[in-house]
Amino acid sequence: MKNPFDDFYHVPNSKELLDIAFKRSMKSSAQVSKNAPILIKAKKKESKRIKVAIEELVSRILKIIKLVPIIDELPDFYRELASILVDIDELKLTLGKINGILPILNKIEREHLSKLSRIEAPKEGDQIRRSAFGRISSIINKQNNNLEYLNKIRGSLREIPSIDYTMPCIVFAGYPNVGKSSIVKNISTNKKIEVKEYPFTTKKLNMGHIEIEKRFNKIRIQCLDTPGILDRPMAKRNRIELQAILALSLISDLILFVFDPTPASGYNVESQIELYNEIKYNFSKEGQIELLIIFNKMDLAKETEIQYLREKLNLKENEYFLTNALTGFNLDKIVSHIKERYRGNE
Ligand SMILES: Nc1nc2c(ncn2[C@@H]2O[C@H](COP(=O)(O)OP(=O)(O)OP(=O)(O)O)[C@@H](O)[C@H]2O)c(=O)[nH]1
Ligand SMILES: [Mg+2]
Repeated sequence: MKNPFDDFYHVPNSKELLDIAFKRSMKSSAQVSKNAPILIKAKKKESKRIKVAIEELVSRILKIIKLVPIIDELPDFYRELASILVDIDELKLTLGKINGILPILNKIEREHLSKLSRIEAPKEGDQIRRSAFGRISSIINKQNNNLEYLNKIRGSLREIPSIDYTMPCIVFAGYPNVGKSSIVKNISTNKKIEVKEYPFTTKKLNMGHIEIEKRFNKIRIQCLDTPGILDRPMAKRNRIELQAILALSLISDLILFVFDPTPASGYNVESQIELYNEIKYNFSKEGQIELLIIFNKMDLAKETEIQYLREKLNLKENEYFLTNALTGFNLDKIVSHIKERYRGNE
């Protein structure tokens, strides 16, 4: 499904909201007969201005509130991911505070319209409208932090990839800096993935696709590049790592675990093995989810480093892929394996 936060558009700040509302208000014109007395004209003109300003603000605020999907009603992956990326309680509280100003705006309108109905000189109308605008500005300005907060979280929520629940999803995981993004970038359609020489480059889930033909139809295998995960207690994992864990637990139906057998990533193989074991026991769901092993950076790896890792993991010759993500060497073997797996027996 489409990322439910795709329609969470720009949220105006208080200044933008007020500018729009007051501009519309001052352009409005009241319907009043030309021959009406000046006092009546003033009352009608200023009432209309107050009404238009409030109406504009109320409708814009309702629109802002509606832009934010109801998190509790989202499918589990989006709901859980949203709660990793943002503090849902804070989000609810913020929406509540913004919603809370609607009755206050209506009250300001009622009070000022009633004052306007009692004016005795046209210039009082202008004063009352100004006082209404002053109250409105102060109410809206007090919401500026809340509006800006919505705009801030909007950025990270909109970066959640769209997942097609009806199509397979393979997830690349491993320690930071081992070459996960390099591999996904090479084998999938997503060429925009960032690759850097330092750890924790990937801070969000990146989606790419591999197209395969199945019984004359094209199907798209979803390839998810995840942030690097460290081998440490769950409670210590940060928001970046938790996104990867969530993808493994909720949407993967094939996990590709990437090792760097060399010291190049900056992390030792023992820690990588610990993480591998954790993922194997916790996420491959008693063998139901296939777990493939990749030894990357084969151009840098010494024979002894590869042997060491093989022995530690107790792997036979054909039980792991040895790759070079820089040149793409052997990545075709991974793609063939994936294609074969999902094409099945035609
Ligand atoms: N020599 C060599 N370098 C590689 C290989 N694969 C990746 N690299 C380099 O390793 C560094 C990290 O690569 P990334 O693809 O960003 O690694 P990552 O696992 O996605 O890292 P995080 O997003 O930080 O977890 C980059 O400088 C890559 O160019 C490889 O097979 N050989
Ligand atoms: Mg990466």
